Amino acid sequence: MANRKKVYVALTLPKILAEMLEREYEVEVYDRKGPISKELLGEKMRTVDAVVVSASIAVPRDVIESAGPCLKAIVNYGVGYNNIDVEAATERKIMVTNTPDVLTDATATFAWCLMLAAARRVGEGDRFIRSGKPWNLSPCDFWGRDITGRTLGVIGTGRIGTSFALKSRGFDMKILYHDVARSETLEKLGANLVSKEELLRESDFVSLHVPYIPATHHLIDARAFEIMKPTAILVNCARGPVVDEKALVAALKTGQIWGAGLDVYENEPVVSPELLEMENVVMAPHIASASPDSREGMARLAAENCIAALAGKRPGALVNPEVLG
Ligand code: 8YV
Repeated sequence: MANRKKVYVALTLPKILAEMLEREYEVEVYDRKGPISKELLGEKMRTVDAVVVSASIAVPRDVIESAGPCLKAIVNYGVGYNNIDVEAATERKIMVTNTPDVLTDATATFAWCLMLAAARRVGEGDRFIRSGKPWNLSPCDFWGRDITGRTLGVIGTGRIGTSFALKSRGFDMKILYHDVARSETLEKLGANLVSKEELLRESDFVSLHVPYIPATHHLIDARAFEIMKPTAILVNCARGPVVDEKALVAALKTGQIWGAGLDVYENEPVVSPELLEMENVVMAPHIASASPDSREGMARLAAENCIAALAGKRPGALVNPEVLG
């Protein structure tokens, strides 16, 4: 059909997304090996009406400024949108959309997976079995950390942080949280809003659920590790640069903290080589939202956002509503 609007999908995504979009638009999906280059993304953005990207694809100002006049929407497959220069998009009246809610449970659940695995040394046990080393363990080996009744520190209590905190009920934990706003939901659970310093000093487990913005860059730095308990475990399913990875390596090496569970890294996809050698860190390759409900839900929501934006309507998850004003 002539004059159909064009959508470029810059990575491989669950099929449902392209199926939904193909009903309305001419859809092209990036199908080469490895991530899309900045040049190719820029080239595509010169001719399409909408582009679909995700956390691993940067959409900086220069790419946005050289986009074609047709570009109406940058559709992010993911809730965090620090990969996109939203200010530049807003100046060009380009809508930016994201995929909140649908991935909340999967991501909060995964933070628990990392926390439990780090606390009870699951990765280390797995590596031990696979190594074929003689299994002559004593009851004094492989002690991890107790979880029940301990103190859980949640930094960032938006959707994911709140869901993460609510999941602690079965472990009967004391909850401390730190955010810019009070959370009624968490206070009903008996959680206490405290300063970052108090949270770091008192918590046995610290889990990060903040967006990556200038104010959260290296929120957890060398000073933070100095005040954390030597028995504490840090969990990061938010964004890598929220933690100073060099300082984290040093803290894990010197025993300033006991362990870490990481899904994200400061220079993703590069991981500090020292972390690869450490037994007291459990790592995953940015897969916290990787479950069927979550990833399919993200695909549907991204497609719905795109369809609404190209129909001139307000998408359900619009990051920059100013463009409509
Ligand atoms: C990724 C995420 O988008 O939603 C986010 O902010 O970081 C993830 O869900 C997902 O891994 C797809 O790249």
